[in-house]
Amino acid sequence: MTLLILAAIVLGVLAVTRLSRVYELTAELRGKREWEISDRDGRMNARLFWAFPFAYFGFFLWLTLNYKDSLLPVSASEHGAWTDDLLNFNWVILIAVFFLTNILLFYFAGKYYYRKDRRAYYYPHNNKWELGWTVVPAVVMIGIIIYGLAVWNRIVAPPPAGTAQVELYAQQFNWTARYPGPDGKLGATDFRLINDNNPLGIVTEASIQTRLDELATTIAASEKKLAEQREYLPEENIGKLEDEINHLRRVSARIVNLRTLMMQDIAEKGEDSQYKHGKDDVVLKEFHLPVRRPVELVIRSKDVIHSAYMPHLRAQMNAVPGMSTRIHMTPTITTDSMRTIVQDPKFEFVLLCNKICGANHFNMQMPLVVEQPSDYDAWYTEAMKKPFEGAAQPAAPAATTPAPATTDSTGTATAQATPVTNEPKKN
Ligand SMILES: [Cu+2]
Repeated sequence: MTLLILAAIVLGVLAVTRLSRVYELTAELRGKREWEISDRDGRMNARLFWAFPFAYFGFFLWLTLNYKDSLLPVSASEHGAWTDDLLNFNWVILIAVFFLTNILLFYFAGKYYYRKDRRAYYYPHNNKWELGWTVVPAVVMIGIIIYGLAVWNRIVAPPPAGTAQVELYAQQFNWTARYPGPDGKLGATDFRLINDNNPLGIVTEASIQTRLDELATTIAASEKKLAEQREYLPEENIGKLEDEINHLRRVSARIVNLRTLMMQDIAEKGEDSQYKHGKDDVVLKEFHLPVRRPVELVIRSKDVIHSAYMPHLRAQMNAVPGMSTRIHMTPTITTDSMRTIVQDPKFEFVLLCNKICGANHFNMQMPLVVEQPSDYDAWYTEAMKKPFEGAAQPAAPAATTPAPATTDSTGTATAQATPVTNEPKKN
């Protein structure tokens, strides 16, 4: 049906152009010159100029009224209300100017249509008018910019002291959240430590050792393969294998450097070292925030540039590989309240990727739950039971008997011998 309508439109346009050509040719036969405009033509054009704005503004109003419900609902963050006010202020100015200039444009085009008995009045310049239409827009622009900068500075001002941090980690094509443990601080990270058990590359003494062991095993296996098969492997494959081994050795050497740095930092700062904060961090595929409490989001990316976008909270920040970006905000409406506001019992806040980052960009999202502080605290306490390191392994038989505190999967690092959780440190 759509195709038929499209075909009809195309054919209709073609027919009109042909008909107008026929009209031109017959006019020529009647002895009329194509460049001569009759008064009748002029009047017709003038009327069309006056009729057009009605259709034009009518369509504009229809679009506005018809689609106003498709806009985002009321802002669910504190700063979002400020940016919404700023945007609305701009709209009022833009729409007023849009109507005024277009009404004048079509009015004059219609009023001063060509007539044989009328000559154009030569009026090339007027300093007062020039001054007016230069100064008025300039003043309006300056006002918009000052207002905009004031709002921007308010949004990007340093977060209040004691603002909680949550990390959002982007990769093709999903999000991971990391919450600091009871120490309230996110631990250091390094991409070289990323493996199946450490998707965010959290740096701890144990994670460094695990990764070094893992690399040593891989290197040993490759070296064994090389020694056994050197005789009959094609030259090309031998080169590849050697390159691979050298690469892994370089990575190991860098991790050893990292360990030296970490040891120095720990020796200097003790428990305040950033390398001491990672153990109790919690890595989650869930994203919860408490309402009316400021939060700072620390945003990182594993691969390409992504963008953390929370449209309902009017918040967006790029996720750039190799650096941490930050944005802080205070949610003001819980998921439950928003469900009532938009009259949709299934409504969810959502964290989207807003930077086209690859084939599955369209589906790179994570629901965000904004809840009352008491609900959030209960959720957080529950989540804290599975810290990055130090929790009892969730092995089924062990659940019935208390697991020994020192149980751990790696069994390599000295630091692993810490108790199950760091609960006592909670303040
Ligand atoms: Cu993305």
